[in-house]
Amino acid sequence: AGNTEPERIEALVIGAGFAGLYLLHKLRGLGIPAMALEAGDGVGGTWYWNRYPGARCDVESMQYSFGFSEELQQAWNWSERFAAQPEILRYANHVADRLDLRRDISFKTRAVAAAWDAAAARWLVETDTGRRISARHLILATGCLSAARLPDIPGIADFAGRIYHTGQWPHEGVDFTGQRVAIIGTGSSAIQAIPVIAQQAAQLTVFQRTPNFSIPSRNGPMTEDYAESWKRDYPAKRAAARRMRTGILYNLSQTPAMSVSEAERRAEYERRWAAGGTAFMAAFSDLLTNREANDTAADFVREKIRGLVHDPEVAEILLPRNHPIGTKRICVDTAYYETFNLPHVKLVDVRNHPITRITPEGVEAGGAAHAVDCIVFATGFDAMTGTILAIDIRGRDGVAMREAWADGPRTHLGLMVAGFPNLFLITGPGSPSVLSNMIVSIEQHVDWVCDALAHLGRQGQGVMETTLKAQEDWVAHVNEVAHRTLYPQANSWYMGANIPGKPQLFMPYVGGVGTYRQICDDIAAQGYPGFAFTPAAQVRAA
Ligand code: NA7
Repeated sequence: AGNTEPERIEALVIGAGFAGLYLLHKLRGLGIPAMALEAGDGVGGTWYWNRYPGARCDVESMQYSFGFSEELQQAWNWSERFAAQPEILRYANHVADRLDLRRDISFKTRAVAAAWDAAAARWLVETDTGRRISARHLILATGCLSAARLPDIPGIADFAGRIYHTGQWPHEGVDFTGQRVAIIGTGSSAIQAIPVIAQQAAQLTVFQRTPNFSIPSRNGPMTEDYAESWKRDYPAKRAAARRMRTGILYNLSQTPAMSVSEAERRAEYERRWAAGGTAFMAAFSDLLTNREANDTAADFVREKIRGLVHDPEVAEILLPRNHPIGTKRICVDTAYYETFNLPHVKLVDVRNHPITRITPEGVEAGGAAHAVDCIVFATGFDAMTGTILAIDIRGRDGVAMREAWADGPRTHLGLMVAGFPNLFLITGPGSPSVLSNMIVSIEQHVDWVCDALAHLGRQGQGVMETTLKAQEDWVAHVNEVAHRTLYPQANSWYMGANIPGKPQLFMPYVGGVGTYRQICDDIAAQGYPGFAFTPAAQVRAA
């Protein structure tokens, strides 16, 4: 098969999550023949894989949805303030059907290698199903939190019961009734799953290494009034959201925390706590830049935790102290802390009593054996770079992406990598993506890439590449902006700190979605400084 001619396409998209779906739609609109490869057997990406109990978006449904089509946003009705995974997956399927995208998606097909052929000015992509595809443009819509990761704890393979990872949940679901369940990790996924698993399990043991800050979601059924308040005014509200720091429209305070009295601060935190959700972090303007300000918010949440958890010893273990609030993605929960009041739920502090191994019977931590029937790993992902580096990508002169990124990912705007022509990243490292409403970021990246392809002329039949200088300037800027904030103070997956040996640098751009959009728009308006374009005619002549 290796000798036969590869299939040919103009744009090859990897991934059929929200980014891949919108790309297919946009590229079609530009008249650029495109197709997508998708590892799963359905669309939805993150929402296809993360089917763990309690999985839910922490951005309100009215905002966590596509804004590019007024028809689409009017047609869809959400049932809850924060949509649960099955509903978001239905929405992704609805979009795929409505826009007739499925005919251009190859499911159960994973890209394993991609090499730039300079002579042909095309990418040659190989799949795990043995296909070879020659594409002028390669667009990675592979997701930031998709490379699920099991920790290096010895003995996992010897465990006699079943093991699960939240990010690779069985499609048929899991019945925990009567089971003794262990869950390892207390990130966003675990904090959503724990209260739901506790309702079923006979016994639930939570292994916590780092306590996290979590804000109640105050989730509930969508009311017609609330949905209408958005739908009446959707275009204007979407436009406003796109200019926000997080791509989410909410009440972002302009007031520094220490400029008001303690009583006023407390009142504001109380209001935000009662309203629920991530908008808590927008209570004051400087919570992510001023440690003293941040401490006031962190103290408030710690006090709430003490109030919610009946056993003071358990509460003490749950108090987050290892990072400023908000410097790891703030969690949003439904009855997380309250779950520790249930008699069959146990908390094990594995910071002070580390997990030493998994035995056939269960988990060993701090010399104690915890016998369980199944283990849930809520241990996160090789974030932002994992899915990209899982593909053996070779750019100009055969240079591997792995080498180019040996000291951490380097990109221009999170969109392109020097030495990798016609390769585009959607929500790549160096973009605000993971600090934002992902769908807002996805739409902006896709629009920008598609505009750039249009700028190349003749349906994108040329070569576009970022310069090393522009990339180095952007990397420096991303770092500088990050270090003006408290973010680097946390050992987070934003820093690559959750993966032993991963180079540590702050990956997302913290300058905000609105600022980033302006920078991208300015670059386009100025004729793309920092990018080299070779139009189609010259490519053919070369
Ligand atoms: P996260 O946020 O990366 O959380 C992973 C959790 O697993 C975290 O509490 C880790 O503790 C814990 N962990 C990882 N390895 C171990 C070992 N070896 N022992 C004990 N505990 C461990 O992943 P999530 O899936 O919850 O959330 C990812 C993102 O998805 C989230 O931020 C949202 O944006 C959506 P640690 O903190 O490293 O001590």
